[in-house]
Amino acid sequence: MRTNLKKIQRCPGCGDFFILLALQKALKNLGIPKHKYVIVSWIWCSGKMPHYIDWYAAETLHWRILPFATGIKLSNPELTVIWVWWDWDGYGIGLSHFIHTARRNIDLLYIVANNQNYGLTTWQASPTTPKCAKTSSTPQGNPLPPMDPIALAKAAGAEFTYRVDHQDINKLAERIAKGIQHPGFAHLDVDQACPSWRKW
Ligand SMILES: Cc1ncc(C[n+]2csc(CCOP(=O)(O)OP(=O)(O)O)c2C)c(N)n1
Ligand code: SF4
Ligand SMILES: [Mg+2]
Repeated sequence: MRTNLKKIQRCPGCGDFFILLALQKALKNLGIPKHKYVIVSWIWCSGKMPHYIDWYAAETLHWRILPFATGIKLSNPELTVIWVWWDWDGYGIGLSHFIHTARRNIDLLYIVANNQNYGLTTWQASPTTPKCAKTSSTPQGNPLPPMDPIALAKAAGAEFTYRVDHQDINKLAERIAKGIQHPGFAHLDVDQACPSWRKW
């Protein structure tokens, strides 16, 4: 943990903490030294990932994280680059980057903390909100079916793409470790609890 951490900026029970633990576990199990990996992220609930742990991280422009992460990897291919994103930013506004990174097979691990809503801005429907789910932007129920990020990743050429439950930290850590070791683009869609808003 960062010793200068003043405040926890997430709700109690947030699934993002599980992802954080699994990520730490995977990096420890693989024995990757601190100077050999970087976490690339931005704000939003899940984007606070770099705030808690004393690791090298870059916080960059949201929905433009990918060009930044790609640049890091191309300029320093020895570095393990882990890119943490979230369902609106990753599958909505930044979707084209997801498709083209998979297509280019850039050697990154792309973790999406998929809480099926806009957590930070209080419970709007995201591209992965289930059909009929009530949210603050769909008070009568979401009229749209959710997108399928795994099918999309495969269609874009991704060989390593899995949906994982956030609660099984060991399994998630295993998948994260395999994703890091995969020689090319690796994608994990993490089904993440959002106790404050996701009631479905
Ligand atoms: C271009 C633009 N539009 C809208 C916003 C407002 N905004 C901030 S966070 C957010 C939603 C975040 O949802 P998600 O990516 O799923 O992350 P979560 O908070 O659920 O982890 C939105 C719409 C913004 N910052 N920039
Ligand atoms: S709103 Fe949801 S995703 Fe955001 S910190 Fe709270 S529980 Fe976590
Ligand atoms: Mg979200």
